[in-house]
Amino acid sequence: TARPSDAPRVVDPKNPVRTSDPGALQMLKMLEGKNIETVFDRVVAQQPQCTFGYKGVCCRICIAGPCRVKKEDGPGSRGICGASAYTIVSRNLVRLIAGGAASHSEHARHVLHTAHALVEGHAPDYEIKSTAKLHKLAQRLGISTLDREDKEILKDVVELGYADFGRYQDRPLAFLDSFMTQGRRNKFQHTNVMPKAIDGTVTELIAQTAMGVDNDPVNIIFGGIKTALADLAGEYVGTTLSDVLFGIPEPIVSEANLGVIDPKMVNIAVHGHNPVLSEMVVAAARKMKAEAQKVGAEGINVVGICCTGNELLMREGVYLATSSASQEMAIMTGALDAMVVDIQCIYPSVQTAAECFHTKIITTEGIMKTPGAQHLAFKPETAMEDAQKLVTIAIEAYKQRDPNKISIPNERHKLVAGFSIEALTDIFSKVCPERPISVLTDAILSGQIKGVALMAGCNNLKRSQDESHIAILKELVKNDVFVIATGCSAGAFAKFGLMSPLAVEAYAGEGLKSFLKMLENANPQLTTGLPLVFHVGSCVDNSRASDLAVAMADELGVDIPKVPFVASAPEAMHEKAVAIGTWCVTLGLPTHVGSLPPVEGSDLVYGITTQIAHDVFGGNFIFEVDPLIGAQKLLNALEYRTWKLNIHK
Ligand code: XCC
Ligand code: SF4
Repeated sequence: TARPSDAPRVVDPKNPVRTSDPGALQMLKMLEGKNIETVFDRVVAQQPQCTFGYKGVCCRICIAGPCRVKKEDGPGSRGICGASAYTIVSRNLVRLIAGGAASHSEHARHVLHTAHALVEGHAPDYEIKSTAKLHKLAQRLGISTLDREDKEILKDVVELGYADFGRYQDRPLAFLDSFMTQGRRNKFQHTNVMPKAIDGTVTELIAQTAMGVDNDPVNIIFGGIKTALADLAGEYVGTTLSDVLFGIPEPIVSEANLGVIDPKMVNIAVHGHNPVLSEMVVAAARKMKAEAQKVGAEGINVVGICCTGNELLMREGVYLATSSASQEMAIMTGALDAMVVDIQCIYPSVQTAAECFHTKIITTEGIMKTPGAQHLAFKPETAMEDAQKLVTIAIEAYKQRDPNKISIPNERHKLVAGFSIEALTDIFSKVCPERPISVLTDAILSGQIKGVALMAGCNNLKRSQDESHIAILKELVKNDVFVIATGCSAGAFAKFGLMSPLAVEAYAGEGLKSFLKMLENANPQLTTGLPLVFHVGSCVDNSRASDLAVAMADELGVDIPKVPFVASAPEAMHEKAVAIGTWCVTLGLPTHVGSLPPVEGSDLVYGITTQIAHDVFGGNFIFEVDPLIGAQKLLNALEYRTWKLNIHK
């Protein structure tokens, strides 16, 4: 059967430019003849990529290997131990999910630890910023809020969170179960994929896929699904507690792309994922303006990269400098004084790039160090002190700037972000206070809008950076889809100026335009206007998308597989994206992926993810590398669901 494959050569030698981001393109032009290496050079150097790895039929799980599936039958069709292609492909696939779940939950554990330190009185620089979120969360989790101090309530929440992480419970995970529809709860129980501990499930999956254990691909994939749900639980811990500590995002104006780096300021990029550190850097920078002025700068400009950038953009309106694939470019402007990193999606090459400039790279977490970079162990207990040290390093570095090396693309775009589900619900409630979500579902049933799409995920240079994100978004909004976005997908829209109210006129279809206008008219207090695409946060905040799907299902009186809601990760790269995509399918969402995971080496595994998943969970993967065909498939899925809802009304 013909499959959408971009293997083995993914880079067209005639067109080696692997980005469409206008800021990055300008930067590449400025770098011409300068002999500076970037990710765009390295992806070309990797071609052609190994076909065995690409298809998922290379096994390195034990050191008798590596084994490759070389033939259709006979001894060469199996690994040394006898593992078939379907075993090898499914094991490799679910181990990606384990990596993703481990990453998200590591991030969440850090937030949980900070909340714990706060409750115990050891983290004086943090506070409960949102009592409203704390109470809402406690009620969800079945924790009493009556006549209790906030800290007491938070203590119980934290204990439940730790319990979810730790040992196997005799109950489903609180941070998953309490956010689901009844239909999903039942489904997860009946199919035996309800995880009973976040850490335990990840460990179990590694054990399940070790040499000589599970070789039934269906059982292995169900193990992967269970782990993807543990990933979602971790994301719920991360998002909800970050909202408690740092506030629920509300509509906020900001700007994006490399032009936000300001030559007159001390520029600090915060890069990675965790708001626990970066929120403090922002607070410290606000306090230390005078110090920056002493060295001749006008002030301190904190800018974000990747999901740390998204976290700060959502809550503080911090500028987004760039997203994943162009992270090195921020350094190459020559005006970035420090890059403070925490965890995940940080290219090891940032230090190499920084060595050509004056930029200081500072790692902050025990599990993330990089040779040549400075390490400052960040602790919630001494957060402000640590953050001030980080800002001081940047101020000192500012003095070393070489004016001859400064070249900043003049690309920057206004945007509106900050659309937590609470913020969206609030906007809908001005139209219908009793049943806010019905504003969205009624518009879908009436045909004014065509459904909801979550656009998520990374950059993957198997595609030209951002090209697929942009192409799919334009196609969806033209066809009146209400689009929410997270992660580097949201970053792409922000950088291209598509997350602005101005883009609505240019790109939205008539139905979407009239829907947004109606919302704006009902919300005169909203001075920011409404954007073409709604930023709901970082990748961990895909839990907010889950919240919206659940709310829509409850409003419509159906389960999620019937809701006109789809997901797309046009340029998925990280293991975390595989985990997210898998739980999207398990929740019942048609989920498009534009950069193929290594599944093509087994027809069986390919069929399970694209078809059988649909029979069991009501969602399925749509692997499609052509963005326009991908968009069409998403539109078809939305149309089918809406049609079915309308005939059953
Ligand atoms: Fe992917 Fe998450 Fe990383 Fe960006 S930052 S590359 S995971 S989209 Ni979250
Ligand atoms: Fe080869 Fe089996 Fe070892 Fe994998 S587990 S490397 S297929 S012997």
